[in-house]
Amino acid sequence: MKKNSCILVGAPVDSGKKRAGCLMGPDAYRVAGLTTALEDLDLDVQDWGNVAAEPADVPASLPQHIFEPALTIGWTTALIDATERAMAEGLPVFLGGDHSLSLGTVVGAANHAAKTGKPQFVLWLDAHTDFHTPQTTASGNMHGTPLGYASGREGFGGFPEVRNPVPFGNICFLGLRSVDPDERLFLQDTDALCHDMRTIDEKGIARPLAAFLDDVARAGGALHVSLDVDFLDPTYAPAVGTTVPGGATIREAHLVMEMICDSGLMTSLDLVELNPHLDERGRTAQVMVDLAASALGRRVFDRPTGVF
Ligand code: HAR
Ligand code: MN
Ligand code: MN
Ligand code: MN
Repeated sequence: MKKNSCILVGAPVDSGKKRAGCLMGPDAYRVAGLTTALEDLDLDVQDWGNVAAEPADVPASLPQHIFEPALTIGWTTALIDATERAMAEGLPVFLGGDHSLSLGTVVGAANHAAKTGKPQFVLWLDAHTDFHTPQTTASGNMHGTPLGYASGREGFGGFPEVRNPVPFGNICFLGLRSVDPDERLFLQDTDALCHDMRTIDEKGIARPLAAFLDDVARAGGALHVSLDVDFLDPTYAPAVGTTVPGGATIREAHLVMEMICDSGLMTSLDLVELNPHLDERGRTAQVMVDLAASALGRRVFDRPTGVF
């Protein structure tokens, strides 16, 4: 029987914000044993190595305060292509790299879904909504913009055209606790599912997630999962530039991954924002590897499906 293929795609993107270090992320995941962890789940694991990018031309229409736009446009073009190629072969796991890599992976995933006639859904596990446009971001850091881009917001001149924008209502956020006023004002008028940490405190993490996974299943959708290190509380995951206290616990994060796995819906996965320069003896890289393993089938005991 052909094993399920899982394709590791290194995306050492470091141009999406000013603090350097995320370029070391792909190697930190490899050193922490990602390949072996997934092979132990009886998956066929292929490591495609790291994607490379060339700086692109930047149009004058892009605001001047945007940091490193030439490189980020180059990464976006390269990663849309890599994502479409990887999705034709199996389930890609993107080893970041900062969250600006998702300008490429979400759009590439949506292009693949469109080819297969499926609607694209996105689960965003993050303290932040990353819904800015180049016009609304105050920081100029493109890692705060991937969902603005992939959902088809205007103002991304110079970036590849988004042919298959992800509908706002197909996006679910879990773990929010740092949202800028412009992002909140925009999202309030959409049907995006915005679950902040207060919702998780009050309802638990399983109920909102189960409702979203039901939506995806009913629609016969493809599901892209984007896991930002800062979804987790910094106590467990210190190796990230944008720590925000009050995040998910280790168990909440594993439960999310285990439910995603049980749903059988995930078609692509980003691991983003790991900055190994800020890590403590590799423990954040290890937590992220363990979470990826949970999403792809690691279990203590098997349980019947449909418990929720
Ligand atoms: N909203 C803030 C900004 O635009 C912080 C964005 C942080 N984004 C990261 N982490 N990808 O999610 O600068
Ligand atoms: Mn496919
Ligand atoms: Mn993010
Ligand atoms: Mn974040």
